[in-house]
Amino acid sequence: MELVPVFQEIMDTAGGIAPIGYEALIRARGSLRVLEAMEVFAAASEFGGREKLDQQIQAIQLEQGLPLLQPNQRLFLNMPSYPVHEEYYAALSPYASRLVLEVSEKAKVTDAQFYWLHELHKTGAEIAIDDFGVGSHNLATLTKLQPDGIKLDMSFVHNQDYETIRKVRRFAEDWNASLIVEGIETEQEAAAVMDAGVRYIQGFFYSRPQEAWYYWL
Ligand code: G
Ligand code: MN
Repeated sequence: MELVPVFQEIMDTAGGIAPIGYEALIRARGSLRVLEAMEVFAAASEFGGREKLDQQIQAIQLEQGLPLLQPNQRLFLNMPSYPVHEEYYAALSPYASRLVLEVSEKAKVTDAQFYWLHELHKTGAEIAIDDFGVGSHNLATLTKLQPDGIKLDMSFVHNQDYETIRKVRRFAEDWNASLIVEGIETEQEAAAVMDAGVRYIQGFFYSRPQEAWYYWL
C-alpha cells in the first residue's frame, strides 16, 4: 500500500477567516480503496513496524507539507503516542521554526520526549496539546510542556457544550496558549464557537483533509 499524506487547514477567525497552516494527516491507497489512518497503523508490520511507519509518514508529510506553507504559516504534525528513538525528533530539527508539534493528551510523555520537545521548542517549534479534555494528562504535564497551543477534542463541539468551551478558552488564556477547537462541521457550530470567544478553529466545514496537489490548483 502507498502512503498518502493529507493536509487540513487550521483557521484564524480574527478579521476574516484565513488559514494559519495545515495539520498533516495520513491515508493510504490500498489495492481497492483509500484506507483511513487507523487502518494504516493496523498494517504497520507491512512497513517494518510502527516506528518505521511513523518515520516514513513524517518524511512524506514534511516533503509535501512544507512547500505548501506561506511565510507566516506552520505545519502541524502529530507526534507518535509511544516512546520513539531520538532520530525521530532529530529529523524535525532543521524545520523546527515551521512546525507545531501536536502531543496527544492520550499519549504517555517520557522524560526523553520532554527533553526533545524542549530542544525543538528552543529552536522555534511550537508545542500543542492535542485531544485536550479527553485524555489522561494532568496539570503537571501541562506545566512541563508549557504548550503554545491547546487543541480541544471535537467531542465538546459535537455535544454542543459551548459553556465548557468558553471556560477552556479562559483556561488557555491563563496559560498563554492559543485555543484551537476541532471538529467544526457546520456553520452553526462555527458561529457558536466563535461566540464563545474562540479564535482558532478546524474542521470539515472549512477544510477537508486534502492531498497536497489540491492546494496547488
Ligand atoms: O487526534 P487528531 O485531532 O489529530 O485527529 C484528527 C482526525 O480528525 C483526522 O482523522 C481528521 O480526518 C478528523 N477530523 C478533522 N476535522 C473533522 C471534523 O470536522 N469532523 C470529524 N468528525 N472529524 C474531523
Ligand atoms: Mn491532531
